[in-house]
Amino acid sequence: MSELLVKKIQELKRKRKAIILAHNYQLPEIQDIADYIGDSLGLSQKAAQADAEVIVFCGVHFMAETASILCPHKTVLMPDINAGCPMVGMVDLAELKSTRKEYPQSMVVCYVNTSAEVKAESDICCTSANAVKVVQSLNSEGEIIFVPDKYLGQYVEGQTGRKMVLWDGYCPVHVKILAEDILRKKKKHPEAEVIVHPECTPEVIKLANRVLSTSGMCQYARESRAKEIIVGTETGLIWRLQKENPDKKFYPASELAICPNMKLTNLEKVLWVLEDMKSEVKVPDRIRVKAMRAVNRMLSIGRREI
Ligand code: CIZ
Ligand code: SF4
Repeated sequence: MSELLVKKIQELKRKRKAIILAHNYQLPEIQDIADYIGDSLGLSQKAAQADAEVIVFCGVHFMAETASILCPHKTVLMPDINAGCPMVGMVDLAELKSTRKEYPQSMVVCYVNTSAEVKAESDICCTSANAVKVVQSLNSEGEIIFVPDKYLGQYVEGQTGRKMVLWDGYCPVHVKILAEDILRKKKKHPEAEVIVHPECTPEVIKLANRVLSTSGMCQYARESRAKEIIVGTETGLIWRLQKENPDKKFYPASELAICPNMKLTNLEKVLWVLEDMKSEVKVPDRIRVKAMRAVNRMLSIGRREI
């Protein structure tokens, strides 16, 4: 059944001049048919470079928006338009504007996990891969307002020594990973190294050998001498890590760290979206141009850190 589905997807993909991009947290069946797998920014950059008219973005809404910001002339489709990221809803635009007024000298750094409207209100964007570098690049005397992930924000504060005005946002999936989980897994696999995502709580981060974005985790898995690695992020990444490094063993820090929104996309929905060409994500120019400024400013900070 799924072989037939995959065949139909491949045929239609050629007909529509489409490429399929999949985030590192997508289901294995989606990762296996994707032209590229990666993090939100890496995928948006692939979308911009690709010689394709249609981008089927298998991820969550803010990621497809970022692709649309960077390549407005391509059709960006989501197989399930309801796949959102709850963290995005944790910044209220009016509140951000009023906080800006409270700190007139401030600069706003927005995590990529924000809406296009919030990006348009920000000075610079960042991802979990380059957040430390982005904050280090700001030499203004004023406050830095960091939205919306307080745990990523705290981690960046620790790395840069710069105090920031933090928002009260967080990822509901990464907070499910507890310090007890890490300790339990370390006991079970005493030789294993621990890598965790900066969206994890400070208690979890304290127990890690390395704090890395998903793209950083993929590189680390390739280059590290460790044969066993405990992975503190959404469990979907394990599939890719295991496939790319068959001689190593990867253990999820917590089996509960599953993002339900990331799992909304399946093969059937990819086929439907290629058939219907509906559920397009498009950012209106009025917002796009301002949002792109924040994204481009991030991209201009040297080579993109993994
Ligand atoms: O930027 C992304 O794709 C996210 C949400 C996580 C990561 O570390 O890759
Ligand atoms: Fe959002 Fe967390 Fe899901 Fe990523 S894993 S899309 S940050 S809820």
